Amino acid sequence: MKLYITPGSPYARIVRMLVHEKGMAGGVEVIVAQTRLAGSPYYRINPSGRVPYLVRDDGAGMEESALIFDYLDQLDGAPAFGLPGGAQAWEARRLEALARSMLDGLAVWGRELVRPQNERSPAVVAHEAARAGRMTGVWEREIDSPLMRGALNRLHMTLACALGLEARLAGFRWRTDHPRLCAWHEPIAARPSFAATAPPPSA
Ligand SMILES: N[C@@H](CCC(=O)N[C@@H](CS)C(=O)NCC(=O)O)C(=O)O
Repeated sequence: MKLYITPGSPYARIVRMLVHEKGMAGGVEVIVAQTRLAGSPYYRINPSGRVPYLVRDDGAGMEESALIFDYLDQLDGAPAFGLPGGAQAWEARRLEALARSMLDGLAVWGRELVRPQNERSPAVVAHEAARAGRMTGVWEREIDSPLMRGALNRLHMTLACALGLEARLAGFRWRTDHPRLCAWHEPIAARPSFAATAPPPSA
């Protein structure tokens, strides 16, 4: 299988963490794609141009980090990192949607900062910075949920990869005034899968 990524993509990082956690690196070739580039050869592989993108051994391509994550997690017949089911299913999905909502805003913020200086929109940056501030406030409360404890799962990895964008967004200072979020993040940040997938600082 081939997994197309960019080193800075938080969505790709969620999948890369899983590959690391499952010890699947031998079966998944990780390839850096050239995204957001006119005429990129990557568009012939994935016409949407987005990462992560998994090309399976049967040749089929899969988009969307959560889908790729669940697909890879179940390949060995022992899925271990999916969301809880049963009575906890809707609460887990609610929390994951909150984490994705924050992540989506941070990704827009990051995209704005990699544009040439004269093409950046200060209004978009301010809008996303304010959204991120509100969402980290939400997470300082939600982090006490029992679903944010226990065995590592896709929800936890999504939130951790969103918070990990502090390495690329100089203005994303979520640690200030969020002691509970800091305490939650610490053990995940110490995992080899998180360290091994750290994004490079932005240019
Ligand atoms: N919902 C998608 C989002 C993927 C996404 O937006 N990836 C960004 C990188 S962070 C991308 O590929 N951008 C390239 C582009 O917009 O052309 C997922 O969860 O995989």
